[in-house]
Amino acid sequence: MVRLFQVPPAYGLSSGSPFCARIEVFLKLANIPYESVTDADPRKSPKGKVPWIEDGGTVLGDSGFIIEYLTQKYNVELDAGLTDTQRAIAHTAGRMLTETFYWYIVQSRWLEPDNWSSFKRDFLKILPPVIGTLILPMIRKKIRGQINGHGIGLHTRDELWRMCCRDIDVLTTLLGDNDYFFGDKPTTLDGDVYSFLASLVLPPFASPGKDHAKKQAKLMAHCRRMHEQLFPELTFTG
Ligand SMILES: N[C@@H](CCC(=O)N[C@@H](CS)C(=O)NCC(=O)O)C(=O)O
Repeated sequence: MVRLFQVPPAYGLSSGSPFCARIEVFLKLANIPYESVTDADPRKSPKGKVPWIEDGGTVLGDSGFIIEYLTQKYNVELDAGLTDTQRAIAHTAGRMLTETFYWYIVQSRWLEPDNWSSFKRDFLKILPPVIGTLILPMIRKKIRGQINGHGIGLHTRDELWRMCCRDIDVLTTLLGDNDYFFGDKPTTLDGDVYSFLASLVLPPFASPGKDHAKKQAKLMAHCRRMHEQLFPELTFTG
C-alpha cells in the first residue's frame, strides 16, 4: 500500500501543506488505497521536503513526480478523456499553483503582519516545547529567504496580492459555468485547484487574495464541492 508522508491536518484542511493535500486528493480521486503518516520529518525525505511516498521499494519526493509515478503505476485514468489542449491547460495551471500560488499561501501565514501572531501560536503547537520557541525564528528566516530567492518576496505587498487576484481570476475563467474544470467529472486539475485554493481560503488568515477568492461564487462552490466530496469528515469553513 502507498504510504503518504505528510504534514498533519490543520484549519479544516486534510494537511497544513497544500503539496501534501495535492497528493492525498489525487490518491482519493484515483481510488488508490493509501496510509497517511503525519509525523513526517522532511529531513528523511528524498528532496528534504514534504510530501513523499513509499510504495513497495520505491521512495519518491515532489508532488509532481509522485503524481506522474502513481498515474503510470496504477493506470490512473482521471485525465484519460482530456484533449491535448485540455492537458496543456491543466499542466500550465498546475505549474501556476505549485510554483507561484504556493507563495501567496506562505505570505498569508508567515509574513502578513496581522496574521503572524496567531499563525505563530498555532505553529508552535506542532513543534517540540521550548526548542520550538528557539527554532521558530530560524524557520521564519529560512522561509523569508526562500520567498525572496524565488523573487516573489521582492515585490511590494500590494504587487504580490495583485498577482494573486489575477491568478484567481484566471481560475474563475477556466472553470466558467462548469461543475468541474473540464466538465462534469473531476480531473487532476480539480484536485490541484482545490488543494491550493482551500489552503488560502479555509485557514483563519485574512488577506486581499482570500477576500478576492471569496467573491468568486462559482470557484468557491467548486472548492466546497471538492471538499465535501473528498473530506466529508472535515467541516468546510470557507
Ligand atoms: N516541489 C515540491 C515542493 C514541496 C514543498 O515546498 N513542501 C514544503 C511544505 S508545504 C516543505 O517541505 N518545506 C520545508 C522546507 O522547505 O524545508 C513538491 O511539489 O512537492
